[in-house]
Amino acid sequence: MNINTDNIFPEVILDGLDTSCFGKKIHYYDETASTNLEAKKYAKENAPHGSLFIAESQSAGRGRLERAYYTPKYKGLWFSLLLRPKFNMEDAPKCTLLAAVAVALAMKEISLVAEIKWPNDIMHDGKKIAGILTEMVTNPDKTYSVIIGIGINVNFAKEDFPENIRDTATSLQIMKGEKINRAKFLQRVLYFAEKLYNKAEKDGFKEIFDRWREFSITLSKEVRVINAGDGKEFTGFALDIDERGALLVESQGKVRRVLAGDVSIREMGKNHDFSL
Ligand code: BT5
Repeated sequence: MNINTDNIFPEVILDGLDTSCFGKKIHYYDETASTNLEAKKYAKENAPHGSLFIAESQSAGRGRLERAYYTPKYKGLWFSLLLRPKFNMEDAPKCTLLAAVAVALAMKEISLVAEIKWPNDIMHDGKKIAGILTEMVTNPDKTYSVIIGIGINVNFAKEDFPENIRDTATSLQIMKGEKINRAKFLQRVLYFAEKLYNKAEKDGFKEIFDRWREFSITLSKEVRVINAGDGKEFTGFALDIDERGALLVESQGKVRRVLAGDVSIREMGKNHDFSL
C-alpha cells in the first residue's frame, strides 16, 4: 500500500502542468530498473516527443560510465524525458546543459541557490543534489531520439543517504529545511525544460549556454579533469565552454577541449579578476 502522501501519480503531475508537450504523456512505474531504459524501449515504439518516464524507485539507476545511482522510494524525482529533436544529432549532448539549467531555474524559483558543475551535476555547497544522464538512440526510421535522465534528491534527510555518498550528497529538503512537493517541483522543471528546448530548436543553444554560465561553479576555477577518455588526468584552469558544450581548460600553456569527463574543482583558484 502506498502510504506516501507526496504523490507523483500521472494525474497529480498533469494537474497544473504548464507545458504543451513535455510530460503530457506519462509512463509511471512504482519500480523499474531505470527510466532511461524504459524511455529507450519506447523510443523505438513511437512514443511521442516529450514523453515522461518516471519511477518511484529504480533497482538499477545509472549514472555515466555505468556508475550506480541511488534512487530510493519516495525520496526523489527519478525520471527521463524522451525527445525527438529537429536539430542535428551532434547538438544532442547539449541537452545535458539544458536540463541542468532547467533544474537550476526551478530551484531558483523556490529561493534555492543552484550551482552547476560541468557537465551534469547540480550542486550546493560542494554537495550533489541532482545528476543528469543524456543518451541517444537511433530509431527504426533512422531518425534519432534523445533521452534525458534526471535524478533529483528531493526529500532526503542526511541519514537517508548511504554512507558512501552521505558527505557528498544533499537534497532540496536539507537545503530548504522543509519537505518539497515533488509533483510541483517536477512541473516547474518540465516547464523550464520545454521553454529552453523550444528556444534551442528555434534559435540554437546560445541562450542556454549563457544561462549555464550564470549557474556554473566550474568556470574560472582550477580544475582536475579525470575520465576524459584518453586515460589521462590533468589539472588546469577552466576558461569557458565552447559552442558544443565542451569544457575549455588551459593547461601548461595550451587550451584543451574536454568533451566528456569528470571534473573536480580545486580549492586554490587562480584569480583572473582584477580591480582597478
Ligand atoms: C549522474 O552520473 O550524475 C547521472 C545520474 C542520472 C540519474 C537519473 S535517475 C533517472 C534516470 N535513470 C537512470 O538510470 N539514470 C537517470 P555521474 O555523473 O556518473 O554520477 C554518479 C555518481 O554520483 C556516483 O558514482 C555517486 O558517487 C554519486 N551518486 C549516486 N547516487 C547519488 C545521489 N542520489 N545523490 C548524489 N550523488 C549520487
